[in-house]
Amino acid sequence: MVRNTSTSVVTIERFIIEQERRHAGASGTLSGVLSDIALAAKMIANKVRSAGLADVLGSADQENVQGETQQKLDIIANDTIVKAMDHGGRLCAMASEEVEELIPIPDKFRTGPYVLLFDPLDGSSNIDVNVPVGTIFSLVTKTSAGQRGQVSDALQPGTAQVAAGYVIYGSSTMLVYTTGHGVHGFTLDPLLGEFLLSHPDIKIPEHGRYLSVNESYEQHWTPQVRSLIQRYRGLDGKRAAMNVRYVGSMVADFHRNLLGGGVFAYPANAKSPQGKLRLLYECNPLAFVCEQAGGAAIDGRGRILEIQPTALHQRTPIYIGSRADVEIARELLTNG
Ligand code: P6P
Repeated sequence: MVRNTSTSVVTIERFIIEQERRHAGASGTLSGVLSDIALAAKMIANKVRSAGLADVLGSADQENVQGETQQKLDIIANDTIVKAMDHGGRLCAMASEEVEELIPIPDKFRTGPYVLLFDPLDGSSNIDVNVPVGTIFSLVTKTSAGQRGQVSDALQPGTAQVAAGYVIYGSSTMLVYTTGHGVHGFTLDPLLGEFLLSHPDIKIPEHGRYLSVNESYEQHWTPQVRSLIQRYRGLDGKRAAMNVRYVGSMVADFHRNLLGGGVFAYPANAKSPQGKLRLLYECNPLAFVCEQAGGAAIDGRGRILEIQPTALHQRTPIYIGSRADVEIARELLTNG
């Protein structure tokens, strides 16, 4: 018997509108932002897909606020998002990993109620070797008075997010997002130029198969972190060994663990006492997606989403993925 595997063809725009209709008071502004993000993602996908041909590989010989050499595609992705988002009248400000200060909406454009925080091209050091990279985004609602966004509007805990997600430019281009009503994945059909619903209502397995951690930092970890990684690898005999998979591109590692189950860990270490990954536009959005998919995300003690930010580019340790595996981290890192 042939199993009916056909699914209706649902574009992301149609899905967003259908989700909006479920909320009587919805104005359509959030739907508009999400559709604009999907457009920016298609534009970036085009650039990433042809990177080797368009001579945009290699460094732009500039450094970003993180002190990291910016790749040309970093800059292109950043500018693509800003130009796609700044005139829709839905945002009051933006914050980007690639830009030190808050990005205002130009005076010539109307503003709106949302702040967009994003990492335009995460994992960009992998670009030249064709390893998957990604875009990560987070949306919060303006809290300050006046039309123009302030830094304080961006410095809200992850629990204040109204939407979050990521795009992974891998063997296919996928956009995965949540508005607090489950996690949904869309795959770009390059011939249609449309994101089509391919992964409705994603749930992360309770127990993970994969461990994603950069073990080259082992000598810089605390004894508690070393014990945790030993546990995950089955070396203390208390659980089966997890398969180590580490791409070095957070979106790629997170996405595999979201679908297959696993934990991504980037502990604080002697070299990076606050961890490496940024709270506002990497950890918060992925933590929102992960929790909505039934997983968990902590900084070693408490929920990532409950951290009160104090700076746009602040970093945090992170343990994110399957709930049972993250719970092991919480136990071992708080009880030592
Ligand atoms: P490391 C990429 O530069 C990134 O910000 C994340 O995408 C990735 O998970 C992490 O850094 C990799 O860092 O120190 O293991 O190379």
